Amino acid sequence: MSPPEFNSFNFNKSVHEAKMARIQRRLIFPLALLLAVGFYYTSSFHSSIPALRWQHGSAIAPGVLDDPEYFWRKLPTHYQLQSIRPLPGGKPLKLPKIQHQFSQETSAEKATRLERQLAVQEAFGRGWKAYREHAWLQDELAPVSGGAKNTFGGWGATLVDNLDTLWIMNMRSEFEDAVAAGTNISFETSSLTEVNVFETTIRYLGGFLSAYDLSGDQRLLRKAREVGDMLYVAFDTPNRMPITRWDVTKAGKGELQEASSWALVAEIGSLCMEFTRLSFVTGDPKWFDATERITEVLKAEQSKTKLPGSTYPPPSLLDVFSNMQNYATLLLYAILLLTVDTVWPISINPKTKDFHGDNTFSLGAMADSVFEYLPKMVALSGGLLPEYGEMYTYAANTAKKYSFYRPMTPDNADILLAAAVHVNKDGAGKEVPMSDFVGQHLVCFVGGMLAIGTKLLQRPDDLDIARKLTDGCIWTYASMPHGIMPETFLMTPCPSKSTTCEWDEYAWKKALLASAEEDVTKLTKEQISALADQVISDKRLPKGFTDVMDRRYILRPEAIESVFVLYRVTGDKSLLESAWTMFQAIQEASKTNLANSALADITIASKDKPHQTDSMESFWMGETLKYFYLIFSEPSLISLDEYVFNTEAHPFKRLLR
Ligand code: DMJ
Repeated sequence: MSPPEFNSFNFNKSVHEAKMARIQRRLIFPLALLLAVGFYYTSSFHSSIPALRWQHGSAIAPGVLDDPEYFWRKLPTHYQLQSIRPLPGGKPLKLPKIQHQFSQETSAEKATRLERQLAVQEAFGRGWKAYREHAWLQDELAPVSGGAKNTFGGWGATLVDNLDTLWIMNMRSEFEDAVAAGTNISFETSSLTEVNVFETTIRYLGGFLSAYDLSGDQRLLRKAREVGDMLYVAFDTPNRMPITRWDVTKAGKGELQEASSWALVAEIGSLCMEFTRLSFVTGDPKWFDATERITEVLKAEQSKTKLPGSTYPPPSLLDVFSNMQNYATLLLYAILLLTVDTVWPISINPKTKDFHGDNTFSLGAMADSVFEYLPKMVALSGGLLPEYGEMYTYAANTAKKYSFYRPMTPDNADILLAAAVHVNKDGAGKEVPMSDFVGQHLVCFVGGMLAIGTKLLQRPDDLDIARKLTDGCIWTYASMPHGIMPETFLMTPCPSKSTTCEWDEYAWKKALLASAEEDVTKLTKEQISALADQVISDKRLPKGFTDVMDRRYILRPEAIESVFVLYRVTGDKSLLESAWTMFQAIQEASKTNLANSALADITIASKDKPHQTDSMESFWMGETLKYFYLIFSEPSLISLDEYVFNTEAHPFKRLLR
């Protein structure tokens, strides 16, 4: 039977009051709980973002970010999170200064600097004008034909990637025009089936965030958040690892997704700067949480990888405890833990979170920015995320041990290059690291990374290495007929990094024949030399190079990036000359009627013009020209003590005390 109050239409007041009292009693506990949780959440949330308040005061203008109708924000989540990692709390630390204490320049120095800066700005201005006229709102300008290309989602990559450069170069009316157009781009659909989450993050999210950080224009923050909301859907997988090559159309239809069993470590491990900055400026920790889960895997997996492999594997905790007879064992374990420096391989498995199984290691293509972001996250977070510093220490130590080598050069140059490493089993089944002396333009960022690490993580000994690595890139530029470095090449290592390394022409010739897979066992010394001369001529090998596998120059920034960073760190004026020489060489070969083009082969004779491939990726203006411009600017413009660059050269504000 139903209670009287429910089967009577005229139930009296006391029955009603009794019911209300019961309801209230039932509600009190859950309400109190809700309030307590709410209070805890809000207080921990706010206590977790004081760093943000140091930088911004009030972070978000009310109303500007509230767009509940935005497509990607409304999409239902398939894999709900149990908890969200809060933003790091506490005041940012007082980190060491990165920039050199520059003294006043002479008026002659200033005149030269400004002349060079203007030349860079003119190159940028031509490119921007051509993009505006021929490829507006497309991803890239085709700089020879005047056509357009869509390579990165079709959302106007060049436009978004260059908002901050326009601001930095003080091109304010072009900036306003670009902001108006950029904030109208629709990210609800893409003209491409597959979208690269990493490229979208570094170019679009990084582009909007940086332009916001520089200008304070809230429209840009709103747009950054839109891109962030879209990218966040790529993390809606059972284990919350993102899909790096992402079918954005399927995701938009709300289909179930799962992280793949193969990914490049750079594409998964270098989303953290952009996601963390977005969380800092919005105050919403969800993006930080998303990439922090990747960082946790990186951290857990770092000591398990095959480099240094079985040379001195860390003992399992079980082994240690079962054998822990005395303090000596414990001490040994502690020392082993401290000395196990490792890096992650290029290929990883996001589905199983295995980031250690592969045997190929490199600081270059496919891995580069995962390392670059380690010291930069320390800068970005004001030292509030110390795990990045720890991971950097391991990675930098490993690179020093296994990767950096001195190549043999005709002028006995004291330079370093960074080799890749393969860990393979030897005849006895033991895993041994083998160097692969391939040189890459992409790896040229390492000098700048180490230079930042010398300051932020107080590793002064690395400065000499940073300089030699940067000199290695400068040397390679200078050694080529057009003064431009190729994509990839091979050189012969000296017997040791530290001892002198005398040029040995015959050793070079034998090495290049080995690289060309010529069998020389039955040849005389003269025959070997003659055969080598033929290969040198056929392959157009400058002295010191044993092969040039990829002869293109695609307008990449990494060499000038390190020259710029090293200049800001050391104040060494010779770097300004190196930068100017590089800029002139690139301009000379790549300038088209409209802008600048990638080159097919920079090893052709200096009297011939390298073929221009009608391609100009957004990083030419967004990165390469930005670094050229900044090295010829006052060092206070985008100071490294206030900003930190993402891998696409977008400066983000650092959390400062
Ligand atoms: C850029 O998109 C970024 O610097 C990325 O990390 C590597 N490749 C290009 C430039 O070469």
